Amino acid sequence: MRLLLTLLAALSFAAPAVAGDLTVSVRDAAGRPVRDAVVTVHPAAGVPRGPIRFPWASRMAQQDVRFLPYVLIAPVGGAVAFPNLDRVRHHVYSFSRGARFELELYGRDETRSHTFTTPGVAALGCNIHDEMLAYIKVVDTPWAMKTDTAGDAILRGVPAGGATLRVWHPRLAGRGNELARPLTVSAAPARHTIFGDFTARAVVR
Ligand SMILES: [Cu+2]
Repeated sequence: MRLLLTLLAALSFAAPAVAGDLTVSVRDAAGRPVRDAVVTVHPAAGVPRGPIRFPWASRMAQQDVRFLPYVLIAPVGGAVAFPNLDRVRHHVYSFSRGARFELELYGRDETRSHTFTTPGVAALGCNIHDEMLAYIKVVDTPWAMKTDTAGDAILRGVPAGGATLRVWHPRLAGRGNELARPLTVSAAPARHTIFGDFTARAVVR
């Protein structure tokens, strides 16, 4: 019986009977689109086992004395590369809980990497350049996407059924700069608009 249940569980993860595409539109209180918000969906039935892979590079560059991108979504347990494309040296760090690390001074065309082992947020800084600031959102679901300049994030192939939708942004007011909503996913494409207060002070390092 136990084996049967395990098999059934494995099958249900391997081939979700029905899945749908979600468009999540993130807006501020005035209805303006918010870019660089991280939208995640956790199906109530759980997420597939194994490493999470995203179509974008797990990479946080330093270029023109800025971090690029401003917000990176990285899978838990995956390595993030930190290439320095500048002539000057950088000293990258995060003091964020669960994501503390430091990459000591390194120069042009050098790279370092760090593996994040717990879901959460790393607020990045540079010891040399105070104005450098960026975020890595470490997620434990393959259904994760950043909003574009129109404030939209499209999540494809989300298993039908109950789920929790979350939106995170460094300036989103609320606990952990995140809000959560229950959601029912169906096979038909759906659009959800999430309004939030994005006037909080950006998360500090
Ligand atoms: Cu720097």
